[in-house]
Amino acid sequence: MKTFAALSLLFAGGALARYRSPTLVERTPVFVEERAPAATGAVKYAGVNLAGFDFGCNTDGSQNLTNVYGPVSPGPDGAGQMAHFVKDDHMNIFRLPVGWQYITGGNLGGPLQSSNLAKYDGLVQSCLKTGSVCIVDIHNYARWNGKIIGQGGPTNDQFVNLWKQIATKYKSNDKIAFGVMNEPHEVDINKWADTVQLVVDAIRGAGATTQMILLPGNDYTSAGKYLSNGSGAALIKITNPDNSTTNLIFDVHKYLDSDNSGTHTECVTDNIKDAFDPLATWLRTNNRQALLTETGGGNTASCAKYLCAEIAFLNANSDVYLGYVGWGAGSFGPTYELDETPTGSGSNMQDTSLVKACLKR
Ligand SMILES: *[C@@H]1O[C@H](CO)[C@@H](O)[C@H](O)[C@H]1NC(C)=O
Ligand SMILES: *[C@@H]1O[C@H](CO)[C@@H](O)[C@H](O)[C@H]1NC(C)=O
Ligand SMILES: CC(=O)N[C@H]1CO[C@H](CO)[C@@H](O)[C@@H]1O
Repeated sequence: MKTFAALSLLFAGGALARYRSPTLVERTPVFVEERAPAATGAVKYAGVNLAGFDFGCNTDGSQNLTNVYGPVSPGPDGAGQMAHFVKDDHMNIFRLPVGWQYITGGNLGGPLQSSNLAKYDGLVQSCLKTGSVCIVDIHNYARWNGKIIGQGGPTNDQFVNLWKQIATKYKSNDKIAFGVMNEPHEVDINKWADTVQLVVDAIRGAGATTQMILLPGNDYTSAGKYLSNGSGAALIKITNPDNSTTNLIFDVHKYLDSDNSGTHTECVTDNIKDAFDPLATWLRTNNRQALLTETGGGNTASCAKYLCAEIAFLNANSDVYLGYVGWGAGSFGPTYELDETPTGSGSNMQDTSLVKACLKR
């Protein structure tokens, strides 16, 4: 449960703000549990978020479009960052957050706005060029301007229409993954699962029949609450049109600071005992997989210790965890608490200490 909103000043020149509301403290495990590797010993996907087209998005599903600062020319060099992450760090997945308002030009239920889409697609294409998986992430907390999709806010049809257009655009590229929604919270999870089912039907119906679709749960899609708050039980019922669940992947987030907010530079937990271990058991029992699409911490010794332990656990359980995506690079800068944006330019970029210690491979 999120209890308050914290404001983080981001890229120095951009006067940008990102709000992230923290959850309550969960218990802090002290030891990393020893267990036999269940699979290959390495997750399939490792990467980072390239943020910027989501700047101005708030947890109430509004977006102040003056704050959008995409990591594309004339902004930060997102293409160069991804090329660096692939070449120097052996990464192979990038999540590309974008606000619903930005991509539709503020026209709820309307067509994608062509000039904004062209800018965002520039980032998508430079991701695809690296050969990596590229997640299209709609960063709206299951809402538009304060109201929940299919629960008093936008209609399911308006949301389905958005995804129909995105899926039509990217249906022929098998490296695209569809991140249905960033961090739903305070939703009726059963109604939300019905909404997500309609989106899955629309994406598959548009011709994107094989790509990954990420299924986001309640409580800011918290890995620690996926089971206890009913997200898993509701979302496990979602199927493809052929009744299979192939490439329907559970989307989870988890931070390592004292309130799971991802707003502090110090970390206090590796999330294994309270989140990733029980979730792994459930996934294995149900023959399903999850992808951790947001995790991270400050460039500090405590975060290196705990994040490396968290990632080691995912690697040891790579039969059920497909991978991890750090938060965040792109348009963030050194004043941001969770900065993972490399410094330098062109083909000479250097990683932050946390990327170097834990996220690269
Ligand atoms: C949007 O952001 C700009 C720049 O930070 C600010 O001046 C403006 O007041 C904001 N608008 C709203 C409606 O919050
Ligand atoms: C999927 O399951 C439903 C309900 O059990 C059934 O009516 C339908 O025919 C099935 N579709 C396919 C393609 O198997
Ligand atoms: C324990 C817990 O996280 N409960 C939450 C489950 O989801 C509902 C609906 O969003 C919340 O209101 C609860 O706080």
